Amino acid sequence: MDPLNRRNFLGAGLILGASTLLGKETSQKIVTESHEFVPPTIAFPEKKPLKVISDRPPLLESPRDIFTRAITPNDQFFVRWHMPDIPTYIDLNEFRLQVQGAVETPLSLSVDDLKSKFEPVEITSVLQCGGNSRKYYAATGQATHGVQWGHGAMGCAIWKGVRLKDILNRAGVKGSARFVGVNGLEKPAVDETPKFFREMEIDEALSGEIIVAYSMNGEDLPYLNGFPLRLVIPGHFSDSWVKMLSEITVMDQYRKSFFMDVAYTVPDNDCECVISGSDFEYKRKPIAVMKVKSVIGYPTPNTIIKKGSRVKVTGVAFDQGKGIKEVMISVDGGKSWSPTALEKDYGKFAYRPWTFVWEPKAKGEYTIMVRAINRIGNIQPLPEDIGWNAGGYQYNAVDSVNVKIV
Ligand SMILES: Nc1nc2c(c(=O)[nH]1)N[C@H]1C(S)=C(S)[C@@H](COP(=O)(O)O)O[C@H]1N2
Ligand SMILES: [Mo]
Repeated sequence: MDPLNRRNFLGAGLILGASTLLGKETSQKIVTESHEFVPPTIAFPEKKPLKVISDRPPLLESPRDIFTRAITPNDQFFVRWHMPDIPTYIDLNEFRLQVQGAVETPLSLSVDDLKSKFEPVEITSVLQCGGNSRKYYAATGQATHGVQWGHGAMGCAIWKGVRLKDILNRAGVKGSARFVGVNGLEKPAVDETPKFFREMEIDEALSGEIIVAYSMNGEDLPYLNGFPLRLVIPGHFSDSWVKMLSEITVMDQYRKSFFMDVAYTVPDNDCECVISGSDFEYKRKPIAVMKVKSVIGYPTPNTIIKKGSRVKVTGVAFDQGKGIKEVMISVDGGKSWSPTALEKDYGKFAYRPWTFVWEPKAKGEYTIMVRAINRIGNIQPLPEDIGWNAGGYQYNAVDSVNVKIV
């Protein structure tokens, strides 16, 4: 038996037997679209032209060929904001990061303070929106609500900054503290809109892995990616990687909010899924660690390739930090699979680039597919096996690209 098809490979957090759960009889379409929306491509400040899914708030998607690179350049890094009113100029002489709430000594830190008074740390990590690849749910006949991202709501960068733990310890967390809330400088269009406020448990905040970053790939962060400071939470979906970070509030109690309790949640059960189109009122839990995933950077869909070419199929794979064990490729639509070559290792939270040299022998149409397995045996599900959630989060099914050999 092809090991990739064995259900016992499906590790924790993956979708066990979801294909039976999501049979044709039970799955319902929420949205029926006859043609795909093609976003315009426009250059925003500090950015090369990117697919503009919305301009207010800015939602900019990276192109698929970005996945031929292990590090995503800042000017092609995707952008996602929830509020339209984002500062376009910040004076670093005035800007302060406030550390407040249940602490012995509240702090007001400039970017210079962070750079000069704390130990610098650096990490290469994937930043992926929980809604990345959401539009592919629709292709499985199980459309979902939310921004219909392709795969381009993720990137991988080298982040430099200081440990959140070090900042909190400098302020002195009180014994009563249980949560840490974070928010940035942007404002809602109307006061009634909930603020983009995120919370984490105090243990997570003090774990040492979370960084307040002031540099991205050796440069200041672009404004659209959160200048001057943002949180970096390696291995986790980016909904809590708060940008233009201006307030860190240590709290004794959890504060209920739209962005924590409704958005960015999945069903609170083992498969983190429900039957498509079923009741939305399931018990929820916040999305957290990322699931194993790989995407093809080259060739891009509908590439026409001359017969006899040596095609260097290229892409990236990653997971929540367990490490990629293997990336398999199929050039016959999933009938047979071969291993790809894993390229340079940039660290456990980074993209793992992979390559495969393909010499197509005959003319015709081909479907290239890739499938990654991590070191704890989690494997990407086939699209027909992926579980559904109403928010369309955590899509990680096998990626495929059609090409033509002429
Ligand atoms: N201040 C602030 N930070 C934020 C958000 C936001 O709306 N405001 N969105 C979050 C979400 S959901 C995502 S996917 C990432 C996007 O990061 P990027 O725009 O740098 O790619 O930022 C996160 N941090
Ligand atoms: Mo997101």
